[in-house]
Amino acid sequence: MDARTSRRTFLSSAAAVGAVMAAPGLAVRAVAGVVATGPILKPLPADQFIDFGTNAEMRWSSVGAHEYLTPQSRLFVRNHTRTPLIDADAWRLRVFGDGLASPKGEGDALALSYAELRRLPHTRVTTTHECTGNGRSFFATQQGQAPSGTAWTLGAVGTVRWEGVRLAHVLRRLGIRPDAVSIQATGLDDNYVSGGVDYGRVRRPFPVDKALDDAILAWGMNGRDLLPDHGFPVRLVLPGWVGIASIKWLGSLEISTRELTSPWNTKWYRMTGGDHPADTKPLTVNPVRSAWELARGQVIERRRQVTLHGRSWSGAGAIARVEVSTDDGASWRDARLLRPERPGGWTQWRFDWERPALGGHVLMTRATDSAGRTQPESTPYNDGGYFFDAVVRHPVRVA
Ligand SMILES: Nc1nc2c(c(=O)[nH]1)N[C@H]1C(S)=C(S)[C@@H](COP(=O)(O)O)O[C@H]1N2
Ligand SMILES: [Mo]
Repeated sequence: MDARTSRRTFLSSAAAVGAVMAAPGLAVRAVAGVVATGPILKPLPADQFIDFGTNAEMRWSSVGAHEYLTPQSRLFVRNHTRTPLIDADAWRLRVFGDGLASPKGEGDALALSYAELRRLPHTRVTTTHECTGNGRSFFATQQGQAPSGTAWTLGAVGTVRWEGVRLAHVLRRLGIRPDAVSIQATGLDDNYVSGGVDYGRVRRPFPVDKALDDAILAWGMNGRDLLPDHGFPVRLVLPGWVGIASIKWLGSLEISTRELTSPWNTKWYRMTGGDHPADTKPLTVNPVRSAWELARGQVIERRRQVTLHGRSWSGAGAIARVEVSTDDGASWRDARLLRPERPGGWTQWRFDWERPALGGHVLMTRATDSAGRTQPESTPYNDGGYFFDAVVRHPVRVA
C-alpha cells in the first residue's frame, strides 16, 4: 500500500464507518485524521481465531507446519479499546521532553511525518510478538485460581518480520541528552476507561537503553504496511519484551531525564497479588513458552508413527532444548529442533510419536532457552494472570 492507496483506504473506510460516527453517544476523536472503529477490523474466521470482542486469539490448529512467519491476517489482536483508522498523510509522530538535546514541551513538540520517517534507513527484524497474558486461562484450568483478564489459551503470540527504522537512529538525528533515561510511548487509540475510571491514552514508559539497543519504529510487517489492527501507520516494537511495550498507533514519544510512569507499568503489567512482594518491577522480557500445532482435544488418526509439530519461544534468546511427554510427565523425550530460521523468532520442532494407543492422552512439552530458563511445572499466581510459563497439558484423542 503506497501513501495514495493508504489514503484511499482511509477515506473509503472512514465513509464505511460514517454510520458508526453518526451514532449518538460515540465520541469522534479530536485528533485530525484519527477515527475510532472496530473493535477489530480484519476478518476473524472461526477456524483461525477465538473472538473475545476487543481481542482475538490465533488458533494453533490453523498454523501450518511449513509457515514460519505468522501472516498479518492471522496474528492475534489485543486492543484495550478499539482499532482506530488513521490517515497517514495527516499523522505526525510528536517528540518532546526535557531529555531532548533542545528540550521541548508537549505544546511545541518536534513532529515527524510518515513520509519523512519512511525515508530513513530501513531495518528488518524478526521477533516473536506475544501478549504478557498469553496462557492466562491455564492459571484457572491447571492451577485452580482464575486471574482477571482475557482467558487466552496459547494463541496470543506470533512471529513476524517487522520493517521500520531503528529508534536509535531517529533519536541520534533528533539529538538526546546523555542523562535522558526514560521514554514514554503513547498511542492514538481511545482513552482506556475501566470500572468508571478514565486512565487516559494507552501508554507505557521504557528505558532509553532499550531504545538505543534494538527498539524500532515499525511501519510494516512481513513485507506489507501494517494493518489498522496492528498499529497502522506506525507502532513501536521492543523486541523480546511484553506485548504491551510495543505501543500501536504511536502518537508521541516523551524523552525524559526522570523515570516516567503510567498505569501500564505501575498498576498493570507487573506482578501483583499471590506471593509477590509489593514492590515488583514492571515486566519486560517475555518468558519461555511452547505450543503444539494442534487444537485442544484434537482427534489424531492412529498410525504406527504419528509426527506432531510445535513451536517454542523465549523473550531472552534462542531455544536450546525441547522435551516432550506423552505419559503425564512420567517420562520425557527430546523433540527434534528444526533450525530457527531467524534469530529473534520462535523455534519449530517435531516429535515422532511411536505406536500411540487408542483413546485419550495428555501431551506435554517443556522448553529451555539459551539463557537457561526451563518451563516449570507450575507458575506462581499473580492477579493479572501474566507470564503463565508452566508446562501446558494438551489433551488429544487417538482414534
Ligand atoms: N496503543 C495501543 N498499543 C497497544 C495496545 C493497545 O491497546 N493500544 N495493546 C498492547 C498489548 S497488551 C499487546 S499484547 C500488543 C498486541 O499487538 P497486536 O494487536 O498487534 O498483536 O499491543 C500493545 N500495544
Ligand atoms: Mo498484551
